[in-house]
Amino acid sequence: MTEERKAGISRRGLLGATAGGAALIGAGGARLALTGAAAGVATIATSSAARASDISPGPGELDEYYGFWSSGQSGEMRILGFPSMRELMRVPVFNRCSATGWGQTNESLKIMTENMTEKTRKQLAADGKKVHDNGDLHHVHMSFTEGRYDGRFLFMNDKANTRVARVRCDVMKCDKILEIPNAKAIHGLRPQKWPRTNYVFANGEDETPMVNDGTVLDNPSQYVNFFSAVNADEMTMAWQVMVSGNLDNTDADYDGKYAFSTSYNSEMGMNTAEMMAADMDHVVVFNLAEIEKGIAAGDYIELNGVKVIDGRKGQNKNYTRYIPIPNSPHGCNMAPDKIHLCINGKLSPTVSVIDVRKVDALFTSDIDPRSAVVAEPELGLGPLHTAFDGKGRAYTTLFLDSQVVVWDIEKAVRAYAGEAVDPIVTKADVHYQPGHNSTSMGETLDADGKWYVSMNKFSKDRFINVGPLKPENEQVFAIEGDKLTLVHDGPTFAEPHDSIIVHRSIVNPLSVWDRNDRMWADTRAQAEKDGVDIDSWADTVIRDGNKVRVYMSSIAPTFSLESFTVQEGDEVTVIVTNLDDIDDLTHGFTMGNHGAAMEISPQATASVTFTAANPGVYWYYCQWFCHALHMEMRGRMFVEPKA
Ligand code: CUK
Ligand code: CUA
Repeated sequence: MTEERKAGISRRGLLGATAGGAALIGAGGARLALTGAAAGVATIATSSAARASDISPGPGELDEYYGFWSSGQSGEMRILGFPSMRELMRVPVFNRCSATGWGQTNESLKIMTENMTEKTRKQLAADGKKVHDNGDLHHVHMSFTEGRYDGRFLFMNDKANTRVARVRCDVMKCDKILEIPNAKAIHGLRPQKWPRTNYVFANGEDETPMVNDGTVLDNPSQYVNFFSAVNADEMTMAWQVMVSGNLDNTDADYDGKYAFSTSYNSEMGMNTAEMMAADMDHVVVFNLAEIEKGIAAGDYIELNGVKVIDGRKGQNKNYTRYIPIPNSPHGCNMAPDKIHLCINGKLSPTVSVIDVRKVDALFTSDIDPRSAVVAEPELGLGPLHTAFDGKGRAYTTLFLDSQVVVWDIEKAVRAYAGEAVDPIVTKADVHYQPGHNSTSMGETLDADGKWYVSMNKFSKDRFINVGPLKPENEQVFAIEGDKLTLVHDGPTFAEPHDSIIVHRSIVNPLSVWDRNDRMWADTRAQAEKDGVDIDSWADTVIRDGNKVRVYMSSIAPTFSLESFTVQEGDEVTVIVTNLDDIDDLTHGFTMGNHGAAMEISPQATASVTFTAANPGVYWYYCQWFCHALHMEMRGRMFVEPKA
């Protein structure tokens, strides 16, 4: 194996002469190879195979990048090896996970419920639920230090239930979920890039009355939207800004001065026609220093415990500015040149380029806000999102044209100034209808311009038919000079919106938990009260009224308790510590016919609570295949009938 192969997947082979032609044929080539016998077809098949091996690492070879993927309405985060696109892990966040017990273990329930609004508590109680078990996770972004990924945390939104979550990169588990008060439908989300991620910015997409208590209903003139800054270290609300129009996507600059949010509904329309009515919508500029000053000076109202600044149009304050943008803009992408912010026009075939150095003047003079726009290239139909290669080029998805357009930012600026230059470098077809795209390290100062992924909303004819519901399709291209070479075409389940591609040198998760991890701090405190040492072999059953706590340990292939006894109607909490201290030796605990199951990774503690409603004998078992005697890793719960 060459050093280059060991270091990751080689791009050299696939960009060679043989692979290039095959790449353009794509999946069609493979299909032809199965059905056709012509010599030309055979050549294509050979090349296709060579191409696949170039991005599929052999045994022992690792991907060069982590891909952190959103999953939309599946509510989880996914970890892919990139560029092979092998799905490595699913990290449950806003969803209920059968495998890991997320949404059921006491440790996960604490995270899911501790920062919930009173309204949500009431809603859940009314439905007889503990937590929302759905989410709509669109945007995953890593924490930054000075414009570079720092490998600490990943942040993500939930549009469905208005939440922001954080995943720890050391164990790749969610550790905080914060429901955002006042706002509705958190959509765009980005961490502050400079000097570090002190704030996570989050857009509320849906308009509602400022005080949404039923006194105002169908009176949109009284609706507002909220831009939220979350304290990233504490995962608490820092402040909010009330804005005019709704909010869609957001991004932050590389100077720590501004955040920007697109609005497709400056009209405050309540139906499609009304929302599309104006030719110009806007991007809102948030002046972070001025907002912090305003908060310090007491220029806010307190709404449901959050300090809210009024940044609506016409306030004549220095909190916000509104830059008119054609037409229902969507994506908001800051270039790694630290200068150019790309606002994707969606219904306009243009991307509006804002020079962030010209934004200061909008706050210090009465200058036309459009003066910050330094380019507006016409790129094609349906521009949604833009990614960057760190070499001055931008890659914009064209939803309606089913293409990616590669263009030169500097040339676009010159063309806008009147020079006769064409900023468009090339266009490549994608299949079909791309939403987001990503480049390797592309949203950071380390943008390396090596890989491009197109996240397509429709797969149509790309795969064998699986029924009326089709997968999405994602395509990976190698970037070399002016050329994009397709190297992967593969399905994904509902529905990744966005992704980031992070060099593996930045991410260094543990293989075995630290016994003192805070994830089970409450459980540890309870064990101490119960006089049980959960760091060593525990086989104790504690009765506390009708609550029973069952402390167990696991070492492959046994649980410390081969049986335990409770009474009919008891509330039973089973606490399992996996004492195995070995890479990849995860156990599980499933209580048969009680709907209770959880994962316990090496050196972890997890607990699950259920009611023993029916007398009888019930088997529990380890559901994570761990040993030749995995099937034997089981025991009995005896539920004695009520006297
Ligand atoms: S949004 Cu989905 S394609 Cu939620 Cu980032 Cu643009
Ligand atoms: Cu322990 Cu399977």
